[in-house]
Amino acid sequence: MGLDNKKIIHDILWLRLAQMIVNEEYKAGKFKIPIHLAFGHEAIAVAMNHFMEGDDKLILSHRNIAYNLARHGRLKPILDEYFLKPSGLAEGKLGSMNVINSQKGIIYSSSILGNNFSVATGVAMAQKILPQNGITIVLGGDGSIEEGTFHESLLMLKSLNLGAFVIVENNEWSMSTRIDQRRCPIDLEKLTSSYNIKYVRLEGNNSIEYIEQLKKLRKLALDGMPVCIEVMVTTMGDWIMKTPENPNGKFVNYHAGPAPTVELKDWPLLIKTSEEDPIFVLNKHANSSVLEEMSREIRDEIKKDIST
Ligand SMILES: Cc1ncc(C[n+]2csc(CCOP(=O)(O)OP(=O)(O)O)c2C)c(N)n1
Ligand SMILES: [Mg+2]
Repeated sequence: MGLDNKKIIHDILWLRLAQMIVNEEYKAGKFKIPIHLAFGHEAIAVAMNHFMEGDDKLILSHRNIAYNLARHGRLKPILDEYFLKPSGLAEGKLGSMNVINSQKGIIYSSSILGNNFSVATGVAMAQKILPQNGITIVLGGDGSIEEGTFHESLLMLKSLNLGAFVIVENNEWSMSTRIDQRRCPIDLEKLTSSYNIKYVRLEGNNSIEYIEQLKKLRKLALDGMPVCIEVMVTTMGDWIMKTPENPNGKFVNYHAGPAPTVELKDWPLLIKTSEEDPIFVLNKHANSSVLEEMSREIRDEIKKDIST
């Protein structure tokens, strides 16, 4: 295992554990604000953190926890922000859906669906005019691409030759509806090809592969080509709601709030035993005992951090 790979594996385990700790506080009813957890988004979030360099800017949505944690590397300031404490990352003023961290290039996060695409287009334009040594990266979900701003931003990015990564985390859900319940399918590859925008699909939750792919795309963006990257994710934390009318239960996907079926354990940190879970994919890079030992060390590290 190379040094970088070890760090990537560490960061994925750390991000899972950090989110599990947030979830435990959430289950105990300790937050006054809604938080959108992102179990299952760890591989792309960690890949993005390892990919970013120079003046790169990252512009996020309501589901920003994985990226904010991965970029920051410490749980305590973000946890305190969720508690709205003065010791929080933004002095307790931003809560969860709008958390930013400008020192780490996260300059905007929006709770208004799709609004961040327009802001990112402006940022990409500023980076070109200044000029800056970096690219603009904006995140949205499969629901956000239903907003007009997504389409207008693609049009403007391409028309003005603004290199940017437009990342679409496709988890098939927008709040409580699946794509096939709410709209016609959108073939992003065809849609972006009609604008002559580069399209790449990432799936399989292999962070190491994702970083390699992202690195190959940097030059294109620096040369003024917008790149649409569709990442297939499963947002985990779903549960079955049983009622007297429906004793067999109804599937409830995870959108926000505590994830009742996810429990903090020392090991294993798996939520699913398939490639939908980035922790499961780590078995390709390290054996279980190495992962377990790393995970226990990380748990101690985080405990120490949050007890200060
Ligand atoms: C302009 C606007 N319309 C609606 C909402 C309510 N809303 C919040 S999250 C969400 C669904 C987002 O789905 P997606 O972009 O796929 O992200 P996911 O939650 O699946 O990660 C909606 C409709 C909003 N925040 N802003
Ligand atoms: Mg979605």
